[in-house]
Amino acid sequence: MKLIIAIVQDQDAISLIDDLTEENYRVTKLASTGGFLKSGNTTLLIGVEDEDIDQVIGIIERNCKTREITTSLLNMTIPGETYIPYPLEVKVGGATLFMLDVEQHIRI
Ligand code: 2BA
Repeated sequence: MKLIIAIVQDQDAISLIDDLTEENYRVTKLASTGGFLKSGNTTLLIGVEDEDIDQVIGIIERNCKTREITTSLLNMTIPGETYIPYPLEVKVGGATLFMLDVEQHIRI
């Protein structure tokens, strides 16, 4: 068994969870915050049998879209100590996935 940790955009999370649960996969949804943009995203914990990994990745691919986000993270320093926010285009995933081997899975 593997534990998939999937970081996805909030906009994609509900449809992704619906599709996973329709296929009888169990999912835990955590509210998370991206370190770079400092804005909300969603982290899903999905415990999956090894033979189902490809199907789950397919469901994630179908639901999670790449988006261009304009942010103003960078500041330009102007003489006289004025700071002007500098627009920055960032391409935010699809999804970021981590696969962990599960040593034991117990449901009581
Ligand atoms: P954020 O950290 O808010 O990052 C949002 C997007 O900003 C990233 O999209 C990437 O395009 C860009 N970005 C992040 N760090 C950057 C940097 N140091 N310099 C330039 N651009 C940077 P994604 O790569 O699709 O990541 C989406 C979210 O997935 C991230 O949100 C973070 O919450 C998570 N994530 C991505 N890689 C991770 C990793 N190696 N470890 C933990 N979390 C990760």
